[in-house]
Amino acid sequence: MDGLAVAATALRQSRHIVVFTGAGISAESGIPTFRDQLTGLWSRHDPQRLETAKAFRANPALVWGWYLWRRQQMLQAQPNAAHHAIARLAVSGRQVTVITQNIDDLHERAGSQGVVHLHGSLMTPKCFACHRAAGLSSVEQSVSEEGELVEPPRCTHCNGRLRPGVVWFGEDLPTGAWKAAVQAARHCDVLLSIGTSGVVMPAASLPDLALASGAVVIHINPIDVGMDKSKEVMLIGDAGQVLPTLLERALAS
Ligand code: BJW
Ligand code: ZN
Repeated sequence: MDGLAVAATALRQSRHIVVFTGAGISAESGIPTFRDQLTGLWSRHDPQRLETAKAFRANPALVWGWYLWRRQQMLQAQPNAAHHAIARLAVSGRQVTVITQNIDDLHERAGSQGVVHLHGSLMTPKCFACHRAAGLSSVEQSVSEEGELVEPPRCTHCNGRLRPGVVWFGEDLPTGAWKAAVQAARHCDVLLSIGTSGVVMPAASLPDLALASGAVVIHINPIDVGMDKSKEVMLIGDAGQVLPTLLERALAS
């Protein structure tokens, strides 16, 4: 059997599927990934300057402006065929848990419910000082170009600066989201890992957890990111093309 057939059979026989996504799933919606050469966000920006608490302390206007610009990009983007295929999977009668590292809302806009956001979201600004959630109105400022400096609004409780509700390096993942992700990875029959380089911990340990619990892990990525373990299937290609083909084959009656 080829990889597609093995993956389709595993999905057809599954009762609980975890869909674990990274930046690659939103690439075909026009949102740059982090680490791809030439097109990656970080090929044009030094993440140390923008995506750490230290960077925010040093230059809050630069960091706030950067995230407003990325939020603007996200709002203009539309879910693609892969996001829609995942949302349709949930109506196949199986239990489907969507766990994403992405801070965009394209899964939700495609119709997926209860999405677990491991690295936070661009929709949940919070106070840098007292950590209280702030209203969405605080991110309704706009930026006209990349690199624009925008002073962050202030917290209505403590007057601290607001920051994006995302997880920077060195910060803990949201406890509830991480617990839910571990629980789902341990109890699924199939984990689909889509569009992630698998280098950022602890998120990258979820496929291993699923494998260790006896699940089949299916990777979808234009490059080979498999670990060559048994019960692992690597499907090479773009998510927007491979995933709908796979699900059609797996779920066709
Ligand atoms: C396509 C495609 C198409 C393209 N179709 N695919 C253990 C060992 C070593 C280090 C650590 C460790 N534990 C912790 C660390 C430190 C650190 C870490 O992992 N460092 C490593 C990089 C060395 N981790 C942390 O600091 C984390 N916190 C932490 O661990 O706290 C303690 C804790 C422990 C246990 C439980 C709870 C807490 C925090 C990590 C925060 C990550 N934050 C970011 C930024 C978010 C905000 C923002 O967006 O600005 O999250 S970094 C960035 O990387 C972002 C992403 O979510 C994350 C993952 O990237 P992703 O999604 O994989 O994207 P890419 O670009 O890397 O890959 C894209 C892939 O798509 C590629 O493979 C392409 O080929 C593919 N692709 N087109 C399908 N069309
Ligand atoms: Zn505050």
